[in-house]
Amino acid sequence: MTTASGRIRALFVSAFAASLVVACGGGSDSPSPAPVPTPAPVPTPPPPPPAGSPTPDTTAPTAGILTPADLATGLTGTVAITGTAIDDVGVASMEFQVDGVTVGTDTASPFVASIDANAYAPGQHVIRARASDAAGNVSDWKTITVRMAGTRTVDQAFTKDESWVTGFGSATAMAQAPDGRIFVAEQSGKLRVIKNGALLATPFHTFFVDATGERGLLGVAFHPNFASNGYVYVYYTVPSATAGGASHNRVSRLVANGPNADVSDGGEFIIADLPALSLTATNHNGGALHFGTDGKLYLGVGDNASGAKAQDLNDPFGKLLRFNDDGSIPADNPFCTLAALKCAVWAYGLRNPFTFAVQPGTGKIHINDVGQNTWEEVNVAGKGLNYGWPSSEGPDSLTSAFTAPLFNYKHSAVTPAGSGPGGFFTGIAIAGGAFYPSSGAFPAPYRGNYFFADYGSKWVARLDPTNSNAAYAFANIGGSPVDMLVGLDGALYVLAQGGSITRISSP
Ligand SMILES: [Ca+2]
Ligand SMILES: [Ca+2]
Repeated sequence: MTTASGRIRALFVSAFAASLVVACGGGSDSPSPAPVPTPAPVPTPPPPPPAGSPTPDTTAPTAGILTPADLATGLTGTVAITGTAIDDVGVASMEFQVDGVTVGTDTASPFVASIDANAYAPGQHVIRARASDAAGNVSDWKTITVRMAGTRTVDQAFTKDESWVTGFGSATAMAQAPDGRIFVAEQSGKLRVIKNGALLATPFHTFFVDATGERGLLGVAFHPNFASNGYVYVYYTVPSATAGGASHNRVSRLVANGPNADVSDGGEFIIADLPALSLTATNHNGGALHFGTDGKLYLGVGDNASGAKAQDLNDPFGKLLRFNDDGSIPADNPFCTLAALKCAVWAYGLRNPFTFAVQPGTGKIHINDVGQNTWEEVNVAGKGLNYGWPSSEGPDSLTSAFTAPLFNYKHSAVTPAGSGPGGFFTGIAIAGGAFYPSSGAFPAPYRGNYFFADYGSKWVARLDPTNSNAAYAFANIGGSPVDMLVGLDGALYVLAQGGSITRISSP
């Protein structure tokens, strides 16, 4: 999808084709006879141009990229981007970009910009070129997708600390309080607290959970007014009260034991108890929990390995649910006609929305849906939307009833590598999403981007909304990412399941 814009049909055989004279047909339309006798006023023709004056140039050039080749791989060190362009009068300059950032403008043919491929995280990047003529007409962008192969593990101008905080048990999710503390959910049921960069020994709260398979303490979120009400929301798997019985997932609300206390007051208010889980399938619980900018509590719930439930609006599995902060159902939810948990459905057709993210300011929500055999998805949340699972995965088998992903990438490489939706990205399970705000310490081209990670391939990538959501590699992580957030300090934090948080800051 990253190469979709501005494909041009022409073949360019020379970088020097400076002056392609186009013979313009003259002629004007013959006036039709007027249907009424009154003669129509005869338009006054424009005065002819003075003898010898040039015809204004209103035709834009067309641009191409000669090197590197589209889908080139293994780019390291100094790489020359060579452009070519043709114009009816003459090409004045060519501009070159990498990942939406201008890296050179050349006013003399041959048009070239030199870049250092080692400055970029290894993986997919997008090169663009466009041409201008002397009259200011600008061509469409010509876009190619390449794979860089330097040894950096994060884009230049960033610092990555993979041991910012370590020492968790199997970690699943994290959230940051307005006071800067970061709470980390451990699958075993402990909700841990990081304060001033140090992991506190005493958990905020310890839940009695079923932690088999993908079950356990899976989500944490702070109430928007946490600073005054001390509310913390969690999502976890409650074991059966009877041996051999079914577990179920629950959303609960805790209260800090006093303002900014590092432990809860010990109480627990149940927001929602979801239906019984499978006696055998312990996977696809979802788990992400966030407040939207509308003040509503959103929850991603997996299909518990029963795909049909994702399409059953009477079942909360395979859905994005939406609650008020007290567990009641908002009156404007889309399917609010029957039982309470049906009323909680906001969007459906999801397999395992283990992570999602809310964009600051706009409130836009991106749902990461973990795929089955072929595709990992980023979906844009919307009231009542159906993302197609289990009939559709990624861009496959879409119908008019389904909302296509914003971005998807495959589990295995295609031939040729990098071609088709998802480009060079491959992975196993999308896990971790965070919007960078419109301001902050990251360089401007990174602000407003959507960052996402893959659990299996251990990379962090980003979608660039100002360039048609083109996807660029950003960083590699040693551990397996399960969650991400942008901190109050403007750094990107990546939680790895093995028990560490990576901090990526700029510079
Ligand atoms: Ca022109
Ligand atoms: Ca889908």
